[in-house]
Amino acid sequence: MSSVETRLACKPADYKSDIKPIWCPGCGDYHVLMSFTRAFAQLGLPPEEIVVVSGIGCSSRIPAYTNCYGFHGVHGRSLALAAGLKVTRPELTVVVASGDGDGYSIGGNHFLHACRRNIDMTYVVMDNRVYGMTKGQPSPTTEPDFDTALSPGGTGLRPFHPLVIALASGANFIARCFSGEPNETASILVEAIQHPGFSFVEILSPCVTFRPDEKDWKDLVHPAPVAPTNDPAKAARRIMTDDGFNIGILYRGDRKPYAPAIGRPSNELADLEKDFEL
Ligand SMILES: Cc1ncc(C[n+]2csc(CCOP(=O)(O)OP(=O)(O)O)c2C)c(N)n1
Ligand code: SF4
Repeated sequence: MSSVETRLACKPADYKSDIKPIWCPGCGDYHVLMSFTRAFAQLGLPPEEIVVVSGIGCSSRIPAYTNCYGFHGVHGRSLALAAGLKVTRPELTVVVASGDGDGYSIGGNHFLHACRRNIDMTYVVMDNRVYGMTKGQPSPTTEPDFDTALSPGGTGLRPFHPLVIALASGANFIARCFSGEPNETASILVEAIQHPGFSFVEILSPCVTFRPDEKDWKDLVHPAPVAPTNDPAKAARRIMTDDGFNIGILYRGDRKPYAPAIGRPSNELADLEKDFEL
């Protein structure tokens, strides 16, 4: 089937795998999955032209639940995998899925350099301000007074500010979404995927098990009161002074993506052996 014929036929269900998600009932990540499949259908891309790459965490399970190509990688290393893939197979649409632990703790250094490199891919971080998979430890975006048996009295640490860091490091598109608004999130994902260069989308996605307080996010989120800007200074002021619940596209840059001409990799065993010859 040609891309054009596929485009006419695409429905969100065409991008779902037959693996049933094992997230807790009510987890925000269910809606993120819905946004992914809606965005892919709107883009009309054949599933075999999309790759969803992830690290480790509840959020990082998402590649298994789509029928696109997927790579469930190593904790914190999704961006490194995705960068290698995109430079060798530039014709593929690469979407990277992460959590705030995976993406900002162990993967923090990769985040900075992925923004700086500006390779054409979309990085989605499902931020629930906690390590969900490993049972509720504080993450870099957790509030300093998050007081639990695992962090008695809270960490007392200032949270990491992913959007500001992405802007300062060179990301070319920056947006914030809320998982409970899957249609709006899907539209923003479509724009993020279509925008050249490194697009960063933070999705506030409640962990209902370890952060039941995050159910209140549905009352706190609101559309960003300003239109997207391509001026980094304006975007910086806007992002640094917002309340963390502004939803929308906050920055659309015009940096040229990094796309080195390195040619197709060879799958021939003899070529690989030659590379490792002493
Ligand atoms: C190298 C390594 N270190 C630690 C872990 C344990 N680990 C698995 S998931 C995770 C954190 C997940 O948190 P987050 O990325 O916020 O995802 P969530 O589960 O909340 O979606 C950790 C520390 C691991 N799997 N590998
Ligand atoms: S532990 Fe939290 S993040 Fe993980 S599946 Fe359950 S609700 Fe979702």
